[in-house]
Amino acid sequence: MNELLEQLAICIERGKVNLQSPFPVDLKGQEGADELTKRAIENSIPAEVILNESLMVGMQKVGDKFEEGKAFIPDMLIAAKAMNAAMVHLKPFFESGEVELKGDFIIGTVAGDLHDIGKNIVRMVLTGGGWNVIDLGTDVKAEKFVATLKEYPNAFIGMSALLTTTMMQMEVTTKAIKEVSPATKVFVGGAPLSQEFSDRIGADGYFPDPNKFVKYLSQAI
Ligand code: B1M
Repeated sequence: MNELLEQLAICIERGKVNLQSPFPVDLKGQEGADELTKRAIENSIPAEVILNESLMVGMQKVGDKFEEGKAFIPDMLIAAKAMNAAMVHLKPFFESGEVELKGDFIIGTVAGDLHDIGKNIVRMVLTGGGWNVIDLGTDVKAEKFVATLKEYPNAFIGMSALLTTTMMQMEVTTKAIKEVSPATKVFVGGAPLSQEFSDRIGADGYFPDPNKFVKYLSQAI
């Protein structure tokens, strides 16, 4: 991996937000996710490469450490803060796209789940792809998706879940949506999911990669 991207991945993993941040103590006075992302862009590294080959790598590492009992909730929180500082710089690249509106897209993280970094990336890529995105945020109950669909009856729906426990909410929500509007297309994404899971709950597709998802949607309309 490019040395700059490697350094940036460490900043995400360790939760080094920017030059000013005093944590972690051994990285005090060094540049953080903020400055290194800016520099990666100045070095013409594509936004997608920065995301997939650096930021996601750092996030995966802190997640693995959490699973092994070597990192704790505050470590994941500060890693998320560093990730958000980096995403500020990538946002314009993901959002600058087609101007002509393709349609409405309702997105949210399912009930009981507070993870929103992945969902926010999907939102940015959809916006860049010309979709009017209605972002319901996190911890979104089935009723809220259904009520919003009534306001935007032709919308596509996307749900995100990061926990094996909240994945099951996708089934509840998909059923509730299909009951009131069988033709509405419902898509799912998030690290613990699979196409097999999507098929099982009656959703219309699982997409791990936001860019491929947006390309698919453009062809589907
Ligand atoms: Co959480 N957490 N967390 N966490 N957290 C995971 C998910 C975990 C895998 C860590 C681990 O143990 N290795 C684990 C889940 C284990 C499991 O379910 N089997 C876990 C746990 C256990 C928990 C808590 C339960 C911990 C606790 O309290 N004991 C708790 C739950 C809180 C809740 O939601 N109710 C919790 C809390 C948190 C924080 C709040 C501290 C923080 C979230 C901050 C935030 O989101 N604002 C956090 C974080 C940061 C993580 C990890 C480290 C990183 C997640 C992330 O942002 N990834 C994570 C470990 C990991 O993922 N390796 C972990 C980067 C993001 C860009 O990827 O979301 O997959 P992702 O999105 C991708 C694709 O999946 C796709 O596009 C994105 C870009 O490529 N995509 C879609 C996502 N949604 C899509 C929707 C679509 C299409 C594509 O629609 C069609």
